[in-house]
Amino acid sequence: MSKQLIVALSKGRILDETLPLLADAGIRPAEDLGKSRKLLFDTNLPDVKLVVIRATDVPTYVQLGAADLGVAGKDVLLEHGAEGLYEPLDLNIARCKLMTAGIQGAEPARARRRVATKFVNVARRYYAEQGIQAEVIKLYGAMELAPLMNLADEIVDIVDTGNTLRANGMEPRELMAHISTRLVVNQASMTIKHDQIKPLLRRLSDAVEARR
Ligand code: PRT
Ligand code: MG
Repeated sequence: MSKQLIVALSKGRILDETLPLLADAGIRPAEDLGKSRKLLFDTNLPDVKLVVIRATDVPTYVQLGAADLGVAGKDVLLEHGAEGLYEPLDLNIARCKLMTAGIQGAEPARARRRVATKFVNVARRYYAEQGIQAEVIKLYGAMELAPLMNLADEIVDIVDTGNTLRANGMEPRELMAHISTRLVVNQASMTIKHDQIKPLLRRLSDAVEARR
């Protein structure tokens, strides 16, 4: 008898790119995720179930073993910490950059820089490594507004095209990390359910490779 494998998916834009990749790997939800209010789904594979949750909750589910596997942005993993997680596969989707940004043309002058972000851990680490004194201010969204409202001198945020920054009179400054979506695995599950996880990893990595 094979055990259940629970895969935690990040909802939002990562989900939109994850479902076609799962389909390429032969994993299909038993019903349309978009049309349902359910959070737990059967798939075509009898031992695989999907849960669809907030992106920031995925590392927690997998770390604590409520899910065996997870799909999460590297930004979220960097911020959350990866204790108890294996990260065996870069899914190469939802690619973007984590950057600092500020008002166009403005000098990041003051001795103690005020930095608004939802990535407070990543930001504190980054500015410390740069030897820059920073006061990190936690926000939950609309980071681009903070410098305009004089809440902060700089932000740390996800940048793709840069259009959002430009539309708000801001410019990208330093590249902090290249981001893509990763597959993570609970470390105990990897041992206990190795016979089930190994072939799943193989199918996913083949699907990723086929797209390169
Ligand atoms: O809404 P909630 O707070 O739950 O989360 P969220 O809005 O951050 O989630 P969602 O669905 O947007 O997905 C976020 C994840 O997708 C991130 O953790 C990244 O791993 C990945 N990703 C890839 C992105 C982007 N590209 C992206 N462009 N996440 C966010 N953006 C946003 C960015 O925050 C900024 O507002 O898009 C804007 C920048 O895009 P450009 O093209 O204007 O530069
Ligand atoms: Mg959003």
